[in-house]
Amino acid sequence: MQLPVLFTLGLATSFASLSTAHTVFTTLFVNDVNQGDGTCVRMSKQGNVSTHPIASGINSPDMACGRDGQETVAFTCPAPAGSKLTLEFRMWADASKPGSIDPSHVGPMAVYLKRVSNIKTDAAAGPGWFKIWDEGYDAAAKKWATEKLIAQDGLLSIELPSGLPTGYYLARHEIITIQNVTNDKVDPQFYVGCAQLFIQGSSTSESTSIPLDKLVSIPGHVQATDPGLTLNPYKDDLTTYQTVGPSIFFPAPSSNINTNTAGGRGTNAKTQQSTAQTQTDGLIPPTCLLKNANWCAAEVPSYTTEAGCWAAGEDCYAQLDVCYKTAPPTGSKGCRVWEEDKCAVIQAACQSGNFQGPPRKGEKLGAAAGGGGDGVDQPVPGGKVPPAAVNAGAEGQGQQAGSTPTPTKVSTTPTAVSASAAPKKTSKCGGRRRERRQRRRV
Ligand SMILES: [Cu+2]
Repeated sequence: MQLPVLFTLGLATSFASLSTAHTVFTTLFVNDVNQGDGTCVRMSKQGNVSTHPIASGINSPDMACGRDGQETVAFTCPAPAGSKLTLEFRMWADASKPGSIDPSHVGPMAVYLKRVSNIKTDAAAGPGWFKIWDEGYDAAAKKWATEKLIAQDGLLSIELPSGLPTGYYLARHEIITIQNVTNDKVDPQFYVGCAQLFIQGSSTSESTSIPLDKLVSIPGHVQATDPGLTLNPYKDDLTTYQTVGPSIFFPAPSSNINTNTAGGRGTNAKTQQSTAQTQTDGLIPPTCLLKNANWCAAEVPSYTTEAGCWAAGEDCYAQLDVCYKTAPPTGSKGCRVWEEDKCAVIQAACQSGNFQGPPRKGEKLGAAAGGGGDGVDQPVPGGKVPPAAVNAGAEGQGQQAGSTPTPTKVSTTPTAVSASAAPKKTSKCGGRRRERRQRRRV
């Protein structure tokens, strides 16, 4: 019996699993439920640069959702308005080594939202973004936002405003690290990425608008000369640090905001008005047996003959090939489960003359079934517990003017920039840049 040629495709190396160690947003949790590595997440497809800062400059479209961030991913995660999102950041996208962000990196963090009418085709770059949270330097704790992130195992939890209208959104994180900023050279690094969300709100009202001064275009929301980008974290007074970008807008339930007509999207208002009340795009199909990032396995055709058995095997391996080829830098654990628990089992059955199948028909595989794959309901890996939301109790913030967190002077020691606290100044990315290639998956 000749093996179908596709049977070898599962062995194709996934080059996407290469990575280096700065930081990357890999995994979304909604109300503490892990959506799976890479699921609903736009990240760089190139493993070797997936954790790098964007390289194309402050005016590049990559500023919106990062490298490859203009491209949609298949799945969009449902999240009720007011729910808690947790973003996991890793130094190694596939978690092959621990760490959330290179500890030499210091700077502010922010989360932005943008409503879109079509999650597949609307541009991430451009107008419509507003900021729901940010943090720079906490003078009382003497910690940068990035240092707090490390202390939380790379997990950032943020409450969504409950006053958001129902619809599709991009949720964008922004980490700006300024460890390389000196008086001679201003070289802030931008780490950005997006999650695709369907926010189930309490209204679709179009009656009010986001204040224009809180809506921004990305790129364009920050300038290279902004004080928050030019501060030298080892010399300047950190207590006066000001975050960059617009002030925060965090609509309360009653505000009935309209995320569409302001900020230059007026011409799309009609289209967006027809946005469905229920999610139709990007749903994980109920027939999904196993998930890897934004790929899902479907059951192979049932069979009762030898020819049917081999055909089912081909179907299985063809799906597997797509899984490996589309696996993002977070890895291909789910593909491997599909390969071992389904395709190889069918192949063995065909070879041994068992032509009744498929085996474990319709059964969920991997984590969703208690196994080791990247399933829909996988618990938090490594025993990590999503922390409390950093903006808990922020409801309604931004309804009044001047909601931007103002720097606080501490009454004790003036700044944290004592000689002893000043970290060794290092090269490009803190001197810890490692171009380590991970072994090929076979
Ligand atoms: Cu870096």
